[in-house]
Amino acid sequence: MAQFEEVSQKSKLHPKPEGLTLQYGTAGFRTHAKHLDHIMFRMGLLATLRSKKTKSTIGVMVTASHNPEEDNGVKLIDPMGEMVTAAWEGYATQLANAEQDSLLKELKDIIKKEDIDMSEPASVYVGKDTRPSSASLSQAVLDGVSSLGGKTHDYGLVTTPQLHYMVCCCNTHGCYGSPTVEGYYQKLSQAFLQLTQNALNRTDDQKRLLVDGANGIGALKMREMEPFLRSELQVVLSNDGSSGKLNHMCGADYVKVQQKAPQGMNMGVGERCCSFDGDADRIVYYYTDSKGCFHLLDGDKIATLISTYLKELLTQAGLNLQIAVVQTAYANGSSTRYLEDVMKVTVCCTKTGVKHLHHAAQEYDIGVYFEANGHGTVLFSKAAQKQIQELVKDPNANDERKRAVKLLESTINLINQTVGDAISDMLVIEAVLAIRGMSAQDWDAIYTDLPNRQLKVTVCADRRVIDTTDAERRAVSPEGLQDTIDTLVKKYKSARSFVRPSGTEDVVRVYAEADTQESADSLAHEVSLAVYRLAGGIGDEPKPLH
Ligand code: 16G
Ligand code: MG
Repeated sequence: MAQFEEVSQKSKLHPKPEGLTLQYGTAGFRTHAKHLDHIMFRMGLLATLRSKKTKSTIGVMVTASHNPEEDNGVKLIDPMGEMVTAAWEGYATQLANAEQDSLLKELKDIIKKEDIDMSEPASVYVGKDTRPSSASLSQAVLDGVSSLGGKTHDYGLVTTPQLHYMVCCCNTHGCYGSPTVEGYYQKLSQAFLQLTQNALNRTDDQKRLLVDGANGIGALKMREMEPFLRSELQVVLSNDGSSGKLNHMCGADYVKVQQKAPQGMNMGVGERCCSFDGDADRIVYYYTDSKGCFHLLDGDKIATLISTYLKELLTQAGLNLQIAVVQTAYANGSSTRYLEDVMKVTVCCTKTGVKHLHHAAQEYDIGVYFEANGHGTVLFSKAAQKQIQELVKDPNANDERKRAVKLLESTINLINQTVGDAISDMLVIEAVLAIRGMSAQDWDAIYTDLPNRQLKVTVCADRRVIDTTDAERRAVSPEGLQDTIDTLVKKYKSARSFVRPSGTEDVVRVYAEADTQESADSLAHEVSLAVYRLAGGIGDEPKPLH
């Protein structure tokens, strides 16, 4: 068929280095950019097949998020703006690793397995981050799509969540918004301005927010969006990409892991600050107190702030909707306790990785999900949105209910429900703080984090010798490891610890928390030693931290 003839010809321009194998990992392919040209071409092919199969537009985002600038990667976006399904992640790996002469065979295999009608039209939206390698790699994606006769729309430089939004807008025929960058700014800013009208007498200081753009796409897009916010948010942007390197000593991942402020940010005492990651799908907040002490407001604090606000609005609106918070094992124990015991909201724990949290959150009327690292959003079920819209129009509702439900309506419009979105999350947080008249310190005081420590252990065999259950909170292999962890945990107060194989690095991750930093450090070290001894650690034995 002529169709495959073109694939065959074009694929020679994007050859696979022999023997190179890569996995579609937790969040797509990610490695040094020099290994990715063939992957991009092939993901263009796969997205075209997925589009034909679903009879919808599919997204392909070229980014390596918080990884160093030299890396790159690719994420596939399904019709409703969600991450691609597990079966298609498998096809992605299959296609990526086919040697040059078996590419067509693998392609036809997928077409057959999925019973794809090749006469269907295909449409693929493509976006990229600011990495120097992204331009040519996104061109390879476009080549892949066109070689199978698919139509493309190249959005150029966009954040990952913006591309998710575009895909959802397109496939809902505009119901979610207009599929343009301007449409995105308009939808979010209108909702933000409506919400902040409810916050009276805000001073310029309260409107001021220091934003670390990680020298990436988020900084660029924040600049574009600023005029739409009409000074209701006064952004002071640092690490805007004009001089520094992407994600270098800055960005959400740096701040979360190092537990310190990024370079290049001039923080006044108590000033609200936030950092985006390299593709602006993650955000963390922080401030320094009068003693110069750094305070991180991570994904757990964000989930608590947003769910508390939503719960209060539901009560005021008299709406009986179930709200749940979805976390992972990394959620600080204090946040879980606060949500369950004080807030009385349902808390559910899933495996690490946004797709797991996203799916779990879909089970509730309102599902607030955040990873501790700052990736998250809120999902409203169709039924919940309908109830809210009906109440907005109800002429019999009293003023208190009306006000609450209008706030809920605007909050829904401000949230990017397709995926975690640093810009959208930031505006939600700013609106909530403004409406409630809260400072960063007030927010931080909702609960106090338990001191914690994360460590890594390298093992000689496949790191999956560590097998886990119960949302990664318990190890089922190697034998004896969980018993050892249980015994160690009992030695400390308010302690908890778990181990899991990383989905993105060749290491086993260890997490421990306890009542003091010394105890958390000591427990993390003891558990690392147990992993080292029972799971075949390599290199030197883990040393105590103190
Ligand atoms: C990926 C995930 C992130 C997760 C991290 C865990 C997405 C978009 N990103 O970056 O959610 O926290 O992996 O990494 O799903 P780890 O398995 O190495 O600990
Ligand atoms: Mg990211």
